[in-house]
Formats: sequence, structure tokens, C-alpha cells
Amino acid sequence: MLSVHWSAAHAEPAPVATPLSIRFDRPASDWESEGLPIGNGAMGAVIAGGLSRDLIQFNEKTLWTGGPGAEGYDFGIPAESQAKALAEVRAGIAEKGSITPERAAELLGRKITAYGDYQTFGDLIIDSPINDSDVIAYRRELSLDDAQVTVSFTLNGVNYRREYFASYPDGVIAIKLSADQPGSISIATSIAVPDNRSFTQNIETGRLTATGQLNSNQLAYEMQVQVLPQGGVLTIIDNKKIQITNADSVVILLAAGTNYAQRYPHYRGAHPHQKVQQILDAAATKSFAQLQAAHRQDYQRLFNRVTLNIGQGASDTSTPQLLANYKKGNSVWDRSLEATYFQFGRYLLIASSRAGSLPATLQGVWNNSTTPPWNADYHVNINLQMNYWLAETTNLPELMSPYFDFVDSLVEPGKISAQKIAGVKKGWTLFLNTNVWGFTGVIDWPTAFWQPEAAAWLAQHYYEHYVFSGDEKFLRERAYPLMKSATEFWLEFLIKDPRDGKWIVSPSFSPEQGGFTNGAAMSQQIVFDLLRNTYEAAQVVGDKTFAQQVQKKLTHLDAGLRIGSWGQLQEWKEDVDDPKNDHRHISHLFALHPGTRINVHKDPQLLQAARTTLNARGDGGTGWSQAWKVNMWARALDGDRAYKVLGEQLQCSTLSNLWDNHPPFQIDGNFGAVAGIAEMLLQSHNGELHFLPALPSAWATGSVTGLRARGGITVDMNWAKGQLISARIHTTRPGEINLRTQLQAEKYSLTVTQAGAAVALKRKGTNGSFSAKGESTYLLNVGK
Ligand code: FUC
Repeated sequence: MLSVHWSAAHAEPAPVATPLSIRFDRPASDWESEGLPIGNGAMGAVIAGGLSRDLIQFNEKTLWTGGPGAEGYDFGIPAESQAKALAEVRAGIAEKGSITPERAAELLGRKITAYGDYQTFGDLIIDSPINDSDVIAYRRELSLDDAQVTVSFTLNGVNYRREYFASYPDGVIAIKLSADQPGSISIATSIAVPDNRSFTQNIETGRLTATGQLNSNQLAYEMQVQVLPQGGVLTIIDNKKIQITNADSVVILLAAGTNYAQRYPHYRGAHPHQKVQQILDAAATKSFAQLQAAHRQDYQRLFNRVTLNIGQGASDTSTPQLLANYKKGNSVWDRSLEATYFQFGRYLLIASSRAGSLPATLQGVWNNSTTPPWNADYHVNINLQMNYWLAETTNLPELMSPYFDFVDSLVEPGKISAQKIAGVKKGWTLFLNTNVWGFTGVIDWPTAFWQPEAAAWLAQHYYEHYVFSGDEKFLRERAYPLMKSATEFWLEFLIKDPRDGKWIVSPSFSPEQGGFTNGAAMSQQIVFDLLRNTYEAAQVVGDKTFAQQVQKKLTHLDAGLRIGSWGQLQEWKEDVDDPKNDHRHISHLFALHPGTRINVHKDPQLLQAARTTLNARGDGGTGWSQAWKVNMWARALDGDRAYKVLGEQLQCSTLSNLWDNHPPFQIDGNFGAVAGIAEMLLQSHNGELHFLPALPSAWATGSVTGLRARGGITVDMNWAKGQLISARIHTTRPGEINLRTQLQAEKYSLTVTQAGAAVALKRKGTNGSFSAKGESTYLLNVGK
């Protein structure tokens, strides 16, 4: 990748090439911690790089058991209304102040049937007549610049190379085996699938076609593998293996699909045969170089938008070694690991979330099991939301597309859930978790089944997408209808707290601990966020009647912001927080992040209370919890603390291949940490561009390009000695741009120029504002 290093003296960019990669010196011995992931959104594969047996485990996002077609599946929605049970829970809380989660689950929870699991599609196996121990100079590397894994090794004086990538434009996984001496490639290619499905295979003209149905739900699947040798002899063995002997090179292309369709209630479309065939036919007419060039171009268009330079060197140390050094506190390669980790998260989102498929699951697109942890599903009480925090800020907004398609598809079943489970007439919601089959009901796990705020939280991304882009068409056509429906749920579901007359959520459950009470902080903060966003959106789209209705509710809504006896931001409406509680969930700080209700410049007491809570909770936790704390400390403007938590996430919750480790592998922590780094460098949620709001002292000198801010703005910055030197502000729309720096007012001057000419800047201490004309670039310079 070409990253820009701006020297402190001249504040001018001087490009330096710093290749970014994750590298191993041996094949993976463990899928989870050593596999190297590739993906094109719909498909993913994990490259282990084995020698005599190269086993390429792969996925296609729609292969799920359960759902319609599986015995007993009901979307989690009860046939009868649960209004009575809900009333009983509410009465219990009103009487005693709280009820136990176990009791609440007895009344409101439901045993789930045929929920399903995300499935491994199968293994593409490449066998070679290699004696592993004869191999030298082995290297297995995922290049983040090219989105390709390359394995290279030497055997008997021949240098071998294997390249693997997943192409979005061509819809295939492409592999090339080559060597520097002709006739050196001899392989046998086959596939293997788990036994929870029917399976027939057939081979014709170098193409292996395998098809069948999942036993669970009769979902039809198909995969096709095309083997294209250059030279050599092709033999078909038992209609199961394609053997190639003494070829100069071999290209292998893989496409796969199912008859899943993202449509409630049947979720079935056409048999995948025709589509898979067409995709592979088209790809097979192209050369590997052509496929590779198209892939690279597509990927780099997204990836190269953001560069980060925090002083990393070009290291040739393997990633596990870098990580081991990092764990020992060896600072030599720290920056290199941190910069790689940042860009790896962006890579993972590009590889697991592309238009036309499903959003990134708990494991992105990668799963090697038929019974993965948490079904490798979509948890919506933090995890799915966290997966997408980085999309807007790190300049990948189009990767939101699968998220929007998916969440849109939950509205219809979510309306029925809202009626049956919550007893409302209008609006939609869902609870803790969902699958690809429109599951919007509840489960029966007492400490995690009740999260009716899920839809409100999911809706936040819709509004943010508008705020970042200014795309009114999106707001009008997609965001607003979904937000309005989510809001309608709350207008009806909220009850008046007899204690103070405020609108509250009942029952309310702070994840995933404590009792069922009324008006826990996170419930109130999330509902506040939705109602405020919907109110603003209603004004933009001109829905005056609804805006008034929402405003009325908002005026008396409990915003969930209470400072308790030990200075903490209360988790519950009652002041009962235990200062020794170190639970990983910190949703009662939603208003700090990802919410925006706590403005650290205007609400110093709330900020202090949030800090007190964060300190009490501690910096530990599972991967995603640490990642969230990075974001929170960044919002609290404490760069060194955010950096400390980030470092600990790398040390304690990161696998050798840099996947986040809950444990087990869970991808939200990767995505959340990247979002946190972006928050450390630039914030824009308070109606101003805040440059380097939480820069850690470890990154005293550096530069970044392409970070996105609300208002259709992108920002490049460079800094030295911990202070901003200059910034480029690329605007797309006319409007007032408010600037905030961390500089000491008396020592510095700020100037803004556009095409070399000074722009009128209204100074307010270290801050300022100017009027942007529209599509333009402004240069902010800091002088002494
Ligand atoms: C939430 C979290 C767990 C885990 C699961 C997938 O329930 O509380 O830690 O991340 O989702």
C-alpha cells in the first residue's frame, strides 16, 4: 500500500511504500488461529497452505440449516399473544421493583426450534505428491494491499507458488499453482462436505459439479470447481478427483450458491445450478491475470481510500512473532502490528460484506463448522452493530448495503413479533439474536433473551448513513420508513413511570446481568437515540405530524442519564451499582458511544460519571468488550487510555492470524477496534470536526488520509509531537464547517486556504469555523 508520510518540517506528503501483510512461516495447524481468510462478501475461504494436502475450507453465506423447511420453525413468534405474560412481568416489577431473569424467562422466554446454524460449505482439497519435510523456504502471506494469499516454498530446487483470492467482480474463489520450472505441478483436486446433507458429484471437461440438499431444511446447494491446467495431463479418477500430472501451472476456480432468497416467509428462490454455472463459465473464459487484475482493482478502490502511518516500519517478522513480541512489551515492531491490525479490520469488512449478499456474521463469512459457536448468527445486542461501526468512518460506506438489505428484511416478521410478544399494534422489533430466516422472537436464556431495543439500535446505522453522506434519497426511501416503524413500536410500548411521570421501558434488562427492572439506562438511552434521530429525520422528510408526536414523547422520555452515589453513570434507574462489578457489557454508556447524547464539551459531569463507570468496570473483558472500551475512551478524549485498552486487546484477545478472540474467534472485536482507532483520530458527532481528539502519546508523529466525517466530508491529517500540523478537508456540500483542535490557543495560529487563497475563518480560541462552498478541498494549517 502506498501510505503518505508527511514530514513535520514541510507538512507535505512524501509517499512511502509500507506493505501490509499477515505472514506465517508454516502451514496453518489450526483453522481458527492460523488460517488466513479471503472473501468476496458472499463467499469466504480460509487458507491453511498445507503442502501434501492443501485443504481450502470455504463458505457461502446463505448455507444455513433450520428455518422454513425445518420441522417446527416458527420465526420465534408465538401463535398466541403474550400480552398477559408481559402484563404479569410488568406487575411483578411494579410491585417489587424487580424480578429475576429466570422468572422473566419463565413467563416471556421461548424454547426455540429449528433456529439453524451457519454451515461450512465444504473443503476443496488439493493433494500433491510432496514430502512435507523436504520443503524449505516456506512462506504463507495474506497481503492486505492486494487481498490475496500467497504461499511459496522450495522443493528439490524448484520454487513453487500458490495464489488464492476471492473476487467480488467475478464471483469466484481463484487459485493458481505455479512453479519456476515447467512440468512441476502434479495435483489431485477433490471436494469433501459434512454428512448433514445429500451429495452427488460429477466431473466433465475439468469441471467438478457437486450438488445436494441440507437434511435439516432441504435447502439446495451447488458448487462447481473448474480445473484449468497449463500443459500436463488431466485424468478423472472415480468421477471424484481431477488429477493433473506434470503441468506448468494450474488454475482452479470455485463458485457456490444455494436456493436461499432473502424473502420472508419462505426464503427460497431458484435452484443455484444456473447461476453457479454462469458465474463459473464466465470466469473460466478469463485468464488468471485478468481475474486477478479485476479483483485487485475492485478491492483497492475501497481499501486504498484510507492510509494510516503511525511510524510503522516495513517489518519482515512473521505475524505470530510480532504478536509474541508485542505481548512481551517489545516496542520495536509495535507500530507495525497496530497499523496492520487497523487495516486488517478494513480488509475483513471488504471481504465479508459486499452488496448482494448477507451482512457479516459473528464470524464474518468464515466458519468451518456445522455447529458453530452461537450458531455464527447475528446477535443484535452489540455484535452486529459493532461489526459496522467502522464502515462510515473508515470510508467504506457501500459495505453497509448487506446490512440494510438484511435489517429491512426483518421488518415484516419483526412487526408480528412486536404484536405477539410485546402486545403493540404498530411498529417492529426483535430481541437478542436473529438468523437468515427472519427470526425475530425471543429465546429462553434468562440472562440474554430480552432486548426489545434491538431494532432501535439497528436503526441508528440508517440515520448515521444519512448523516455521513447527506443522501436525502436514502433517508426518504429507506432510512426513514424503517426508523419510523421502529419508533412506532416505542410510542406504544413505553409506559409512564409512576415514580416521576417519565416514559420508560418496561421490562428492561441491562445486558446480561442484574434483575428485570423498569427503565434501565441502556434501554432509555437507546430509545432516546432512536426517537431523537427519527424526530430530526421526520423534519427533513417533512413528516410534520409524526415529528410532533415523537417530540411529545421525547419531552418526557427518561433519557437514562443519572449520576449515582459513587459518581458513576447509573446502570439502572435505582442507584444500586456495585463499584466492583466488572461485567463486560457496558451498554449503559451507550450515550457516550455509539450514541451521541453525552457531549463531552458541554456535559462535563456526565463525562466524569462515564469515566468513573469505565474505571470501575476496568479495562478487561472479551474482545468486543475491549474494542468498545477503546471507542468509549476515545469519546472521553483519553487517547492514552484508549491505546492501553487497544494494546491489551492485541495482547489478550487476538489470535496469531489477528482474528479477534472472544474466545472463540468472534469478528466484532476486529471491527470494533478499527472503529475505535478512527475515533481516536477524528470525531464529528458533535457537529464539528475534531482533529486528533484522542491521539495517544505512542503515536506522536503520523498521518492519515481518507477518514470520513459526518456531513459528506473526508479528512487527511498529519501531526508531529502529538500536535496537528495540517489537515486537508474535502467537502462535498455547502455548509458551515466547525473545527476543533487540541491546541493551546495562545501559541498557535490557524489558517484555512482553498487553492492557495485564504478563506475567512472565524476563530474561537483553538476552534474555528468557515463556510464550505460545496465540492472543494480546504487546507487547514497550524502555525506558531
Ligand atoms: C452477546 C455477548 C456475548 C457474545 C454473544 C455472541 O450475547 O454478551 O459475549 O459476544 O453475544
